[in-house]
Amino acid sequence: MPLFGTSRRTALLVAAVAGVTVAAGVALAGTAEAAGTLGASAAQSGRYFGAAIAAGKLGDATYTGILNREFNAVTPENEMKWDATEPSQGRFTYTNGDRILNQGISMGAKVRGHALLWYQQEPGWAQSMSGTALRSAMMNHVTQVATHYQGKIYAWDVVNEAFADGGSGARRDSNLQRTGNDWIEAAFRAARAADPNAKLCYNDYNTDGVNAKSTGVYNMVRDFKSRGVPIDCVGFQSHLGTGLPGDYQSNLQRFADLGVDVQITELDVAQGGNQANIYAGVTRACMAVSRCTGITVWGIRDSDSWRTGENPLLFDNSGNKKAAYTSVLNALNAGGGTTSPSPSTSTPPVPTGACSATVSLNSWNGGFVATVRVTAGSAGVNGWAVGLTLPSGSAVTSTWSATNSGSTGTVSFRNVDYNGTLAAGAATEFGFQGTGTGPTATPTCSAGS
Ligand code: 9MR
Repeated sequence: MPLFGTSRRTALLVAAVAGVTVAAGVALAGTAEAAGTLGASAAQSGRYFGAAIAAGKLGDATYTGILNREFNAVTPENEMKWDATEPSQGRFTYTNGDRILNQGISMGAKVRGHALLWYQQEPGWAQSMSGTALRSAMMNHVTQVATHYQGKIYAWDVVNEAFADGGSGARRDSNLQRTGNDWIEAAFRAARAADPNAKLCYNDYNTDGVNAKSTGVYNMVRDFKSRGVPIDCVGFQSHLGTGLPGDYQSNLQRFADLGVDVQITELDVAQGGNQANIYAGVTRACMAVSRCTGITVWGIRDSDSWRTGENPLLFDNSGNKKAAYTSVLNALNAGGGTTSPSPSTSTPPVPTGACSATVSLNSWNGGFVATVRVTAGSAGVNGWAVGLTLPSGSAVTSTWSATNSGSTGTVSFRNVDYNGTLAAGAATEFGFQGTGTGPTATPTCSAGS
């Protein structure tokens, strides 16, 4: 499988920075020249605009022409699901998933992984399993697939559609759920251990406004954040009919305020008088929420959609731009807040020292993942360092959202550029993986870079 070589990555990064500089220059000059494609206009505010794509369509020149021109993110519509990647137990097939990945790499696009665990599209062998046998098969699947794609996926839908429809706000019954209520957090921990750099998302539908189902998800995410379960983002599928919930934006914002990114992951809208307006409303809502990092539409042309006959996408069957396309492009070009992490609201009481840190551990025989929460004291901090002592024989093997000096004994972790500045009482998290057993003593925290 071709890898994303360092020189190519560097070249793209330089190009991206140059693009931002040009855009900023235009804005300063007041001429406000609009970008001409979905991806380029989303990129002006640091966002992506993606499409779900199918490996079997990559030979269609019209399809691939639009894909290459318009989008800067891709999601495999089916190719990374459980039935596709592990058709018989322990035998993994990545041919079609890799085709999507390589298409994304060739475009310099982000690749969203979809989906590690979902009660639908389970392979037949898993459908007939239960209990501890199923639980270990689930965790093995997460570990194997996330390891295969390690370092190449922007965000994984670790768990898809685990909540019930209707007014209960409860989990959906499934053989996955019957292995124990902790299956979701176990999956997130396994995914983090396998690919520390991927953002880990929970993804669902009918969660597009404030309702019982979205509140069930919200409560789970709040609980995960408070206990250090590694979750970075929530996906809102947004398979929409003829209306947009009035509280669509405030629903995104309440999740963002928990300290996770939010993403629109499977957008499509029934064709009707309101289609263009609804698309514009979704786009404006994402642009208005600083932690809304991007939008993905669930297909390219109407003829590519799973919603046969509803014509729910941005391009018609011949690949022509629809009115909905123009409304999305205009909403992207109208701008909005750039994406940047906002402080979490689920912070513990403000400590009186400069900062404090707590660790939560997920351990197994021979290894562990530590999630460390750093909370600024009453004066706020500009740069922080956390000291942790590992038992003898243990070692840090990888770190995310911080840099470490040393890997054994007393190890010092420092902020990276985007998480060093914390307002009074604000918190951020970093993590590391190690061999042996994790730290047991309370970490030290000092302010200043
Ligand atoms: O678009 C996908 C379609 O090709 C598959 O047949 C279907 C199988 O259930 O899954 C569709 O994608 C779904 C996505 O993976 C999860 N959210 C709902 C999507 C539409 O059904």
